[in-house]
Amino acid sequence: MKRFLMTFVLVLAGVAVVAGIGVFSSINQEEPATLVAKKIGTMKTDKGELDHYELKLDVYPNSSDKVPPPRPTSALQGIQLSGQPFYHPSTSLQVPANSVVTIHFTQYDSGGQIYNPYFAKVHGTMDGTMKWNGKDVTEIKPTEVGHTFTVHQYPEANQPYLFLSVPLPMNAGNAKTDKAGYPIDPQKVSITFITGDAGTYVWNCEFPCGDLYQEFGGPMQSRGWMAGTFEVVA
Ligand SMILES: [Cu+2]
Repeated sequence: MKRFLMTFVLVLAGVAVVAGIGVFSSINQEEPATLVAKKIGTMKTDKGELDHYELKLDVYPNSSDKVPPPRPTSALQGIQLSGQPFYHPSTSLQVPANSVVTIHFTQYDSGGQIYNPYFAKVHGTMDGTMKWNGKDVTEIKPTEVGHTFTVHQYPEANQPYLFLSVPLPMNAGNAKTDKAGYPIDPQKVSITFITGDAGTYVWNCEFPCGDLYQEFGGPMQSRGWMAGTFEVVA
């Protein structure tokens, strides 16, 4: 009888833990706070003088005391994705319609070979280039990719076409790092493109940056880590 009671108590404790996780998940089910592009001036383009906006995104190989991890949608996801790379401070991005937008990326992760060299090339920017550590380039070596920032539409989208993809170069494995383990001299990439009419798009990283069987799973498909929304608003 004593043993039966003990088992019963353990089962109850298990149920309580699971219920606790459930509550935790539902509290955390919000989206990451949207990062809204800031106006920095105007720019002359073939489409006339347009408002010019700016966004800044950092890419970290993992969280640390210096940079907290993205907020998971469940306790389980938090455990599964701990130590995985992520975009910071948000993966929910918002830019204005019919404007010039510049995104500055600071990339702190290592990297390697990308399976599809198409994603080592720049697509969809104003003049087909990206600025990498001060130089204009149209592509990088497919063997030296850290992550990509690739914006596209939902397959069934009924809105202006938008496709934008840029490779973010890797840092060398022996790059000097700070106390938190991040390279002191990270890779800096800036891209400038023109938005069309309003639309809702998604973006993700096309570099297999998840580990082991998760290479294309885990952080790659997780909002808050290597995927997010890209809203063009009127
Ligand atoms: Cu990635």
